[in-house]
Amino acid sequence: MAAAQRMPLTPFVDVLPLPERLLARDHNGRLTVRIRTGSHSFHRDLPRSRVWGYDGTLPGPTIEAERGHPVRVEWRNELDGGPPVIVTMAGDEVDADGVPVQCSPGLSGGTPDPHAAALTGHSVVHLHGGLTPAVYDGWTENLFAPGQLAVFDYPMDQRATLLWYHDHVMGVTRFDVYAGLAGLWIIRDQRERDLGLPEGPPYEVPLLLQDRNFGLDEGGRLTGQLVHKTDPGVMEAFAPFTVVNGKVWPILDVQPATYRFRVLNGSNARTFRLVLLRDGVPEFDRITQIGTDSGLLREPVALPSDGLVLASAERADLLVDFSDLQPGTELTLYNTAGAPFDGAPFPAADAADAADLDALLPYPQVMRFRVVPGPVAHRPVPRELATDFALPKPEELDAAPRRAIALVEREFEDVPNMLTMRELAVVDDEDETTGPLITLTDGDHTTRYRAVAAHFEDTATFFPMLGQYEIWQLINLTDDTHPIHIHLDPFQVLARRPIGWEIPDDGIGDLDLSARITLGRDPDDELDHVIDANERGLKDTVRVNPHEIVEIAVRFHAYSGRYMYHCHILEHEDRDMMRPFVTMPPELMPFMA
Ligand SMILES: [Cu+2]
Repeated sequence: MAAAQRMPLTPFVDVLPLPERLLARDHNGRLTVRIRTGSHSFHRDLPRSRVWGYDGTLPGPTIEAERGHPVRVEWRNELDGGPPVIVTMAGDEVDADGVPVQCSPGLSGGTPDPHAAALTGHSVVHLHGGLTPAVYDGWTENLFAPGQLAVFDYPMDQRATLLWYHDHVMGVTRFDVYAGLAGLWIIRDQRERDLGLPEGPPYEVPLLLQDRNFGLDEGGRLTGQLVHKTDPGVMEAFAPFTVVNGKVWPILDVQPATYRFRVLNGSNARTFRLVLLRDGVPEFDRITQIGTDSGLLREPVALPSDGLVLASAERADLLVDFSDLQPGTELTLYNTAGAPFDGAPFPAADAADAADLDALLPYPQVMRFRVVPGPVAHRPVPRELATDFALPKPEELDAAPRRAIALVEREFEDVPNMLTMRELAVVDDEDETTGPLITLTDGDHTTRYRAVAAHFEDTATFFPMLGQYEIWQLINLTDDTHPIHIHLDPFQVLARRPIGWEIPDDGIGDLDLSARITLGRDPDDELDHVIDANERGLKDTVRVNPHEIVEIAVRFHAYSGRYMYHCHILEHEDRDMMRPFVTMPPELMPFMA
């Protein structure tokens, strides 16, 4: 482990900003959001940054809606003046001192990517986690240019939860979101009100976690210029500065009360594993998780012993009890997840020492809480939360179509690697055609598959029928964790199953794939492959760790049309870990060719 670096900005001096709230009911459910170039302060000691933001702000306004009350948003694209992000790939993975270039600000010898610099601000907005008709879901190729607009209707016929809206432009989502195009969206419903959970300020606080990097001037001083930097060995941008609600390492004053934090990892690629320390000791007992991506869990759960893991786009609804603490008490939130994240554990007690340059985590600090005088307001945690969902019944799963998807990294010599999702079709035992096959062996039973789609533009092969459960198997044949997100309906995680696998030399072609997969733990595999208690809710994004198959049960129910599923590491999604699927009304199935 390389030594920690001096922090180039003073931590815990900027107050945590709270995004502006845009309450749909105050506008009769009709909102206008302008997508604009803005000026933003990431830290008191940084020059202001040019950003792209919803209403010109970073994050955008938090839209709050009521279940059952539709919201119409006019998204007006008013971007101008070229992209606010310099995109570069450094020449080497490490600098002259051996420090990984992604741990440092500046371009590290890289030249600005002229293609990225030439972008003019086409946009398309996706409401992540929204049960949205296909025409309003933000299809990645349906762009609107500066000067154009899109009017999207969101039915809001779904359970209360924290969603987020962000840009989804084909091939450049990573730059547009990095430029600032992300905001939170909260849906509320009566069930949450019945539970008496904090709603609105001061006791409900959204926390949008991201990482950002900045430029350097000739004197080596930080500028506010946003820099998206990769290197020849790491295709994802892992930026050194953790930003919460748009501020680097902020501080929040809290009263001695129970707070509700709505946490989203909105980073391009970085996974967070959050640990709260007081005087260097983890404080797990004061944190209870009550919700996940798609709302309330059935019952409150404690955090995993290593900390709360959130990969890109995952959310957590947390109750944190500060009510026993004296004014002046400080608690600091740390991140212990190395990058690229592969699920490897890290003891929570060592969180303050989690800095690890080789793991592209130069500064584990996230933010600080400082207790200030105020009325003591302890709030008991309800023992029963959601009552509106259960695991699918065995007979529903017996009848469920099964779909298999292999996550594959294709390596190249001169250009960054391609990550693809290979959709697999079963090859019948009688089928004697030869060619590259994927075999999946479970004890003495082997299933043979052939890859039938790899790229976003390949023909759709998934046509789920509305109302029917499906089981999707996500098979990770790479060395990193991929957060896989499915648009439209949420899903439940059924299993994490350890696997071993072998891919022969030249086994990964443009479409073809040869692989031997065996269910069972690989001897070198140190991961647990358990479903955490906080994953036993309704999810829309699931981590698929190395050496495992994740099985999920999903049932699309309301809207037919063309949707997407993809890895939510934006550098993967853009290149090329995204695929379409088409939900179908049952009565149309007989007419499918
Ligand atoms: Cu990925």
